[in-house]
Amino acid sequence: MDNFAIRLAGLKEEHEALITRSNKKIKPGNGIFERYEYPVLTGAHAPLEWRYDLNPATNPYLMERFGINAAFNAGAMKFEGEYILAVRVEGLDRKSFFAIAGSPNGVDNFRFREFPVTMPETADPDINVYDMRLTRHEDGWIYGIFCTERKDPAAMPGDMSSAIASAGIARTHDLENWERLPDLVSDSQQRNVVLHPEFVDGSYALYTRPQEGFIDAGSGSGIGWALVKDITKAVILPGDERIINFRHYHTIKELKNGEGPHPIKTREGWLHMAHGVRGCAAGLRYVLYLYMTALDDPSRVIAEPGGYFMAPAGEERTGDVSNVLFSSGWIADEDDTVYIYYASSDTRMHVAVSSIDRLVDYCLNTPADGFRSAASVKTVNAIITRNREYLAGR
Ligand code: M1P
Repeated sequence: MDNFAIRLAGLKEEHEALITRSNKKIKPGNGIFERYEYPVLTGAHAPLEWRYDLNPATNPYLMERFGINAAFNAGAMKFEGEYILAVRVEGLDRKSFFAIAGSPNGVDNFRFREFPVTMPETADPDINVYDMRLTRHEDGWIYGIFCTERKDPAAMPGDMSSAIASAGIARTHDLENWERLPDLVSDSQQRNVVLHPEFVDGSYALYTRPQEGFIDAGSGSGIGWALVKDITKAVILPGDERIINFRHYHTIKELKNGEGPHPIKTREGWLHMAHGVRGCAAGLRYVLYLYMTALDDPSRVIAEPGGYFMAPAGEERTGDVSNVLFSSGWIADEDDTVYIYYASSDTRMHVAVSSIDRLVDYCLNTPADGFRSAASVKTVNAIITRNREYLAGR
């Protein structure tokens, strides 16, 4: 074998070993969920055919021609028996695009489809697209709502970073062929927009995250809620969007928050996952939290445990944007298992598992944030006292 063939055989072996590596649950966990040992997707999972020109005549050194920097912030759904992730893949050039990866069991053996998604553009081309949330809506379509970013037309000369974030909307029946609809029109920038799976009062319901700037959420914002009559011309009129999950001083979401994937319907209410952000000397810290809303009104919060549900741990703490956990996908399986897909530090995808029963129990029975140190002490004292009484009475 010549050098090219030897190197190619080595690359293929390494790639296949990575993709087919079996994943192990880390026990005992905290009772609420269990993490898995290995990330489910990384940039290195991208097919060799995307990254290398495999023709020795045009690529004699078998160099990477299109490097993949990261695979993260994926939407998720079960489709034709497969656990599907609509992954934010980021090239070395910093541009993101979407690619579908599927696994037979939800925890390992994720494999990208042959080609990434070719997302149609609107008349105003996207500069960058990312963070797709998938929703199988009761209207029969699968929707992908994502952030589309464009340069701010009002940016001063020399300003190379001011940008405008809006919600891009696309739909499909097969995850291959996508119909792009007009972007959501609203009077503020938007990121983390998520489509509720059911009609509400005959309208499409959106979780929004209005923001004053590209980075800053700005005054008074949080996770918003708006109804839209026609998803093919989605417009939120001024005054038609209201905040349903607020930021709060000295909490895990004091700086900003955003809805994760669409909520899961349970007997006790809609189960939501979101991210909360606070600032500290090390920069921004992104964690995940849960809350629940009423079955008859998905915009009415009925429970919110205090603090975070998941925070970066171990290798999750470091990456391109360190100290970040972000989730835009989870799958509630037929047997009630919930596969929580989360990205760490804008670099890689992981899975944790729980069940609907456990997550609902967590939401309904975890003390709410008391917003003051003294309240925290009161909460922990009450738990200790109950434990003492219980242990003494046994
Ligand atoms: O870098 C952390 C995250 O920052 C943004 O999220 P948010 O708008 O809530 O601050 C997004 O760019 C997200 O993709 C990224 O993971």
